[in-house]
Amino acid sequence: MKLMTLVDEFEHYSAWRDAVYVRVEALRDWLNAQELGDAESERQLNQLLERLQTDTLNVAFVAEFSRGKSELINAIFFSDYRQRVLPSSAGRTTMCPTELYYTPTRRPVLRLLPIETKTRAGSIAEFKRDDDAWTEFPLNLDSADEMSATLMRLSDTMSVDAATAEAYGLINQDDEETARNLARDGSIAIPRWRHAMINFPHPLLKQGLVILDTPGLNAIGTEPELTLNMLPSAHAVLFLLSADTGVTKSDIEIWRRYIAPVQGASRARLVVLNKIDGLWDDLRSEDEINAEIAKQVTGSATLLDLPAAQVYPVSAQKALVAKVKNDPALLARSRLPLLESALSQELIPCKQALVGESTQGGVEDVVVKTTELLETRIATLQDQIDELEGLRGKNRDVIQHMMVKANADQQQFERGLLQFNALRSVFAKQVEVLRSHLSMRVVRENVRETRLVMEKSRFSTGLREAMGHFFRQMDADLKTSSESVREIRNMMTAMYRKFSDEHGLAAVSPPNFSLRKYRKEMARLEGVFDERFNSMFRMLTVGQQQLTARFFETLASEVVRVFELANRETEAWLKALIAPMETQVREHKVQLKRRIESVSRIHAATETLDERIAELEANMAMVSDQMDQLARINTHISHALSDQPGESRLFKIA
Ligand SMILES: Nc1nc2c(ncn2[C@@H]2O[C@H](COP(=O)(O)OP(=O)(O)OP(=O)(O)O)[C@@H](O)[C@H]2O)c(=O)[nH]1
Ligand SMILES: [Mg+2]
Repeated sequence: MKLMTLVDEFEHYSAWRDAVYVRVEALRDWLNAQELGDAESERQLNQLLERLQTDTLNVAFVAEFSRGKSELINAIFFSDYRQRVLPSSAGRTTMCPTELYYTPTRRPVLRLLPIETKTRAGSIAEFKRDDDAWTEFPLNLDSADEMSATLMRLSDTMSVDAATAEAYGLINQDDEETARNLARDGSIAIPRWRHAMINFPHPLLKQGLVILDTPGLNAIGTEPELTLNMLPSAHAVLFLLSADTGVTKSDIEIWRRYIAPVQGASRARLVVLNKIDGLWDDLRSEDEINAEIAKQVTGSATLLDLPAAQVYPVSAQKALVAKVKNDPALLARSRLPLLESALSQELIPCKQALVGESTQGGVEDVVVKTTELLETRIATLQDQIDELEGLRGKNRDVIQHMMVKANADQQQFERGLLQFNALRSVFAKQVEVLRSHLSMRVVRENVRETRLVMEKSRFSTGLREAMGHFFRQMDADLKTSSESVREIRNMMTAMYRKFSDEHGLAAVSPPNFSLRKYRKEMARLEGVFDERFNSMFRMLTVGQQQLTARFFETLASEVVRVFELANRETEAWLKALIAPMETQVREHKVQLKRRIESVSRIHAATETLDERIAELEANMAMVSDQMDQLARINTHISHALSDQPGESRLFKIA
C-alpha cells in the first residue's frame, strides 16, 4: 500500500542503520580486544557510532501562515490518532517553530520556551540544554482530546506593549499585519512561546524522524536560528502553497529567502500545492478538475522556477479525513499517497547514501590504518624471522663445525700435550746431564783430587800434569755442557715450533746461551797458572810447594766461582727457555677450554634461536589472523552498508 511507503521505507532505513551500527561496534570492540586501536581510531569509530545512534532525519515544513503545514503533518504522521494532533485552524495557528521528535529518556511532553528568553543571552540550541528554561506540559497519550488541548498551547499569544515587542525583535513596521495587530492602546499580540519541543512516541519519531513545523513568514524572519541552522540542516523541506490563494508575494519571498538558497544537490525539496479540494467542484468533470489542478501546478512551478514534476498537488485536510474515516477513494483523490511516496523516495535513499558514505569513509580510514599497522607488523616480523633464520642456517653449520673443530682441536691438543710432556721429560733428563757436567760437587771433587795430586808431587812436572788434567777436565765438562745446552736448545726450539705450528701457538724465541765465555775464562786461568809455573824450577822447594798450593787454591776457587756462575746462568737460561713455552701451552689450553665453552654457549643459544623463531612465527600467524579477521569485519560492514538483503539484517559478529 502506498500509504505505508514512508513508514516502510523509514523502518527499512532504521534496520539498515542498526545493522551498520552493530558492525561498526564490532569493529571497535575487536580493535580494543586486539589492542590494535589507537586513541584516534577509537575516537573516529565512537563518533561514527554516536552519529549512527543519534542520527535523525529532519523534515521541515515551511510556508506562509495558514497554508496547511500543521494539517499536512497531521495527515501524514498522526492520522492514527483519528483527530488533529497539531492545532490547525484559519488564521495564524502555529505561533512558534515546533519540533516533533522522540527521546526515550524523557516522558511524552510538550515543552515550551517562553518568548521572554528572546531578551536573554543564548541560542535555542543552548536553551535546549537548559531544562529550567522550558515550561513543561505532559502529554496524555491515552486521551486524544487532552493531547490536542495541551497542544493548543502552540497557538498561545500574549499582549505586550510595542516597546516590549520591539525588545523581542517582533515588531516589523513594514508589515501590515503587525500594524493591524497593534491595538489602539498600543499593545500588540505576540507569540507566548519562542520554541516548542514535542516528545512524542510515534514509531517514526522513535526511529529518528524529526519534524519541524514552522509558523509563517513573520515568525521565520524573527528567529535567525531557523534560517541559519534548522532549515539548512533539514534533510527534506516541504514548501507549501495553497490552491485557494495561489502563489502570493510572501510565498515567493519565503521561497527565495529561506528555501531556494539552502537547498543542496542532495537535499530533498518538495513543493506541495495544498487545498486542491477547493478546486473540486461537483459541477465539473474529473478531467476538468484535473486540468485545473495541472494548470495551477504548472503556474506555481513557473513562478518558483521549478519543473512541474516537483510540485505535488494534495489536499491535506481530505487526506486526514480519509485516513481517519478509512476512505481509500477519498485518500486517493487527496493525492497524499503520491506525496508520501515522493517524500520517502527523495528523503530516505538520499539520507541512507549520506550516512553510508560518511560511515564508509570513517570505517575505511580506520581499517586502512589498522591494515597498514598489521602489514608493518608482518613485515617487521618477517624481517626478524628472515634474519634469525639466516643466522640459524649459517650458525647451525658454523657452530656445528666449530663444535667439531673445537673438540677435535682439543683432542689433538691433548695428544700434542702428551708429546710435549714426553719431550719435556727428555728435556729434564738432558738438563740433568747438563747439570751433572756443571755440578759443583764434581768441580769440588776435581779440585780436591787435583790438590791431593799436587800435594804428593815433588816435581814440577807432576804439578803441571795434575793442573793440566784439572783444566782439561773442567774444560771437558764445560765443552760437554755447551753441547748439551746446544742440544737442549735445538730440541726444545724444534719441538715447540712443531707444537705451536700444530696447535696455533704463538711463536717464542728461546734465548741464546753459550758457555764459551766460561771456557775462555778457564783458558785464561790456565794461562795464568802456566805463566806462573813456567817460572818455577823443576825441583820444588818446600816454600815453592806451599806457594804453589796456595796459588792453586786461589785458582781453584776462581774455577769454582766460574762454574758457579755458569751453573747459575745455565739454570736461568733453562728457565727462560722453557717458561714461555709452558706459558703458551697453558694459555692455549685455557683458550681451548674457553673456545669449547663459548661454542657450547652458542650451541645452546641456537636452541634459544629456534624458540625465538617459533615465537615470531606464532606472532606472525596471529597477525595474519588479525588481518583476516579485520578483512572479514570490513566485509561485514560493507555488506551492511550496501544494504544487501539477508546480510545486513543478520547481526552476526565476526
Ligand atoms: N480546504 C482545505 N483546508 C485546509 C487544508 N489544509 C489545511 N486547511 C485549513 O487551512 C487552515 C490552516 O491550516 P493550518 O494547518 O493551521 O495551516 P498552517 O500552515 O499550519 O498555518 P500556521 O500554523 O498559522 O502557520 C486550517 O483551517 C485548515 O483546516 C486542505 O487541504 N483543504
Ligand atoms: Mg500550523
